[in-house]
Amino acid sequence: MTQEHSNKSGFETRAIHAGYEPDAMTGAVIPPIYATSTYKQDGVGGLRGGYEYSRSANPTRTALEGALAALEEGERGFAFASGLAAEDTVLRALTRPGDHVVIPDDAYGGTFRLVDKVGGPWGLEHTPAAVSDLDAVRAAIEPGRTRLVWVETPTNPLLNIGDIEALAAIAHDAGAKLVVDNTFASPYLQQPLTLGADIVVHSTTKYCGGHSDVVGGAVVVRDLETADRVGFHQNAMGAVPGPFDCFLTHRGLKTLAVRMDRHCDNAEKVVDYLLDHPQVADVIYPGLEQHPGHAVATRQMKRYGGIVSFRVHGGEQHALEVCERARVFTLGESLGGVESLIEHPGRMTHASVAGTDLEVPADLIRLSVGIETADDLIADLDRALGVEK
Ligand code: P1T
Repeated sequence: MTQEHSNKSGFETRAIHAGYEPDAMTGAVIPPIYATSTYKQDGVGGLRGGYEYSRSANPTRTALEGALAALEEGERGFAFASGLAAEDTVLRALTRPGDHVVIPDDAYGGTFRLVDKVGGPWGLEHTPAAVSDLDAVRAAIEPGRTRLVWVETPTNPLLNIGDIEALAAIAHDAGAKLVVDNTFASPYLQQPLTLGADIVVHSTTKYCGGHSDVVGGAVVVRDLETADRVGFHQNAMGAVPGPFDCFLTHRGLKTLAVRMDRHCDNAEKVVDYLLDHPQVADVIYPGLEQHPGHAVATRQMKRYGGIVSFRVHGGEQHALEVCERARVFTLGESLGGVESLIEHPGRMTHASVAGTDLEVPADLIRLSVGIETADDLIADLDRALGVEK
């Protein structure tokens, strides 16, 4: 399917066809796993299809990158060995020592660690701001120094919502670019580039891959100049995924739409259940009318996603017990796979923000609601919460 045709097609069609035409020689319907590091040249510099060396480009990766660009409606997509490799490449492609970035005050712990502990010593400064508070983001910008306004929406794990259109305007007024980490929504629920963002990053480990069997990352950009810079750094820094990883991620993307709808269906049922539970102090889900970001989420997202966070009575100890008692929900880091996961952000995914402004509540539990039978998920939570309703 050509790029031109793919952009006119529906999301599900693009997810299945964009980035790859059945192989010219064999007709293979699925991109082969090109397990090759290098390519025969027809005379010095005589590259077939532009392929020279697999850090620079590999056909299995090219297919995935085409699909990612088509799904995010971007100019170009780039695949990486992990979400953090994608983020690192964006940071180093678009900032220099002495520059400044604004990050969410409840960012994924690994993103904070990258910006603070790796970017800091390298000379990058940052200011955390609430993505839901436009004035706070505006105030955090240092005119002339801020190169990137970096947001997650929904944020991990507190599910705060940033207004992408408004944030893009604020970033652009200050001469900065807006980067949206679209991992939680996935391109099926939200397409930040169409709302004015300049760059989308993903941990494709999550919903894009969708089966908890591959770690990967992606960057999709809307303009050619940024594409050239990210593309140069992708090759120069070299944090690329291997062809088997690309194959798995691409296979996952094909079913993204159907999986996301089921994730959302099940999350809504889990939310309904938790709202009524006497041991639950607070349920955080952007689909709830009382969620402060509900109106913005309704405007910019197709549905509200598969992640549900909640706080329990009984403090950290009870939260840890609930996590450990669950059986259908597997206790583990990560999210976005077909199987349900439960975790304690304070001790697990967000341990790296302990003691900082980004610290998360100790009684918080995060669920990645999978696509199992909803009744089984609810029965499991009932058992894990431990007290008869
Ligand atoms: O793990 P990796 O593929 O490198 O992606 C990092 C990352 C980036 N952005 C967001 C919003 C993320 O949630 C992650 C990874 N998050 C987890 C592993 C987690 O359990 O939250």
